[in-house]
Amino acid sequence: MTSPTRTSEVDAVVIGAGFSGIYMLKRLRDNLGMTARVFEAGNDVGGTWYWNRYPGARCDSEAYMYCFSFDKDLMQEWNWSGKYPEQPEILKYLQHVTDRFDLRSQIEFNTRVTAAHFNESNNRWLVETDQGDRISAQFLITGIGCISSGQIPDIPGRDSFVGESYHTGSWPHEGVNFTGKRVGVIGTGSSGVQSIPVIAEQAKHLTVFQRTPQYMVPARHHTVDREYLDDVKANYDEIWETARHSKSGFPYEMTDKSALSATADERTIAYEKGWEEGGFKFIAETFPDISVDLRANATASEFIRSKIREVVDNPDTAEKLLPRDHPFTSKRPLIDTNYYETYNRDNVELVDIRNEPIDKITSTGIRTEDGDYPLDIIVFATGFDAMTGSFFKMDIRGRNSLPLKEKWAAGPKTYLGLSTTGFPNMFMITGPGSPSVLSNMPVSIEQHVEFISDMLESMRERGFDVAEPNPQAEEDWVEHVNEVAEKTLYVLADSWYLGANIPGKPRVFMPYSGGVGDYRAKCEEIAAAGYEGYVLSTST
Ligand code: NA7
Repeated sequence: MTSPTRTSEVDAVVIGAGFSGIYMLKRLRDNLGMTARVFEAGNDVGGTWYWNRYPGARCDSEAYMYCFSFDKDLMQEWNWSGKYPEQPEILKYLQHVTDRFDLRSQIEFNTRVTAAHFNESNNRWLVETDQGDRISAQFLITGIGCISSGQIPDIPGRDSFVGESYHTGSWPHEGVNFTGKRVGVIGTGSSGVQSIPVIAEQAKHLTVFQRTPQYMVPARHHTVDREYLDDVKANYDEIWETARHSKSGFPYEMTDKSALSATADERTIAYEKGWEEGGFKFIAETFPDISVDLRANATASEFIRSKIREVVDNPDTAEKLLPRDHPFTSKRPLIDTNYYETYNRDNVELVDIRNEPIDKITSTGIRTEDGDYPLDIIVFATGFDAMTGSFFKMDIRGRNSLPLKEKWAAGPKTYLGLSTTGFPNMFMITGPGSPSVLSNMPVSIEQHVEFISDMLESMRERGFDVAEPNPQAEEDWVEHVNEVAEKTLYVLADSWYLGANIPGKPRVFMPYSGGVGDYRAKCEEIAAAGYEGYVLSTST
């Protein structure tokens, strides 16, 4: 550990000032009267929405549900401008929340936590930062996001490129000027799919390097008016109540219709309606069995393929865009605006790198097995070391100085995605083993923040100051998470949910797929039973 320059003691250290860190700080201060410090690597709040500033960056959750529900006045006074919130607007919202509740002074910006070691002699965490802080805390709470550790693949010659190159997850604040440039985008996940249509409009020429064709549903983004906002706000209590007990944290009406018992005509009508509506409603409000039954799923997958063929003019390009190697929804479904239409532009070209693999990056562009693509700018839309990557960037050590990285070497092991045995008083907001990325994040974040703060309050009332899951409870939870995942279609795709995008990462399904509502009920039962599954103790 490095020499100290800033030393102090607090009740809690929170890592990250995105949705999670901001709300956690508020609860610690206002509900528990605790002293807390938040460390944030960026120079402002926002988390994901601070870093991901690429063109077209937008959330796929509808704006009226991509926010906090903990304060009714806040909900009533904020006005979203469109169906989906764009990155600058989400950032503005989080800045507003931070200032409205006067949280900024307790956040250390431009400060990255480098280490956190649990000291068994006093049951406290010693947290270190890259700014020389050494801070002792009773509780360590991570709000580090699930998809925040960007990955740029190790393509030979990567560093020899003399043009500009960017990863979508750490985009320059001043933006990138694509005008008159030959641009290459590697990756067609959410970030690629959102940025490609916007870059295509500016660039002289755009080459998209696609590894896996994906299923997309149109966003049908539009601005919203006063009447729409008033209607949402008048029904907010009911909307949130539905979302909190739903499968994925959205207030959509789930039907119990089966795609298999519907006739072909009924299916087409339902899918066309969902397609027109756009977004995740295509999944929620058509046939729920498309997410669980392969035969039902095949009908939706084929419908989407037919739409791709319909939109893309060039049949060869359309063929390359057709997803066939995994079922719809087994990877994170993508919501697009003019993505397929973009391939009808004269300045856009698609390279299928499964058939034409990238050989190397040269000083002037990308060389595939079939030829050279000269480029001025390369955009890596290549995703993240999800769920565990950000934990492993820090040297977190629990009892017996065991590094978290070692404990999780074969995949993350947690109790409820909130805690991990051997790391007492460490809590993870939307950690692996919780619904997190399979849900509308703010709904899951609020539930976790409230669970943690209620638990700390209950411990205090009962005279406990150390909490750690018992090994059996953790083992049972991990088994349950795996068991539930095995029954889903998620395990049929190579996705970042399973760590498949990172060479060498163990193939383990990391989020909890049992659903937001059931998960919440389970957490409530555990809390009502005095935080069953945790060993609660007293230091003295
Ligand atoms: P994603 O969804 O992980 O997408 C990354 C894309 O990059 C995807 O198309 C990958 O192909 C591709 N990729 C990754 N590594 C390589 C290499 N080595 N060569 C070529 N192509 C590669 O990340 P996003 O940033 O788009 O989205 C992350 C999440 O943010 C998203 O799911 C939403 O929750 C919001 P692959 O499919 O792995 O074959």
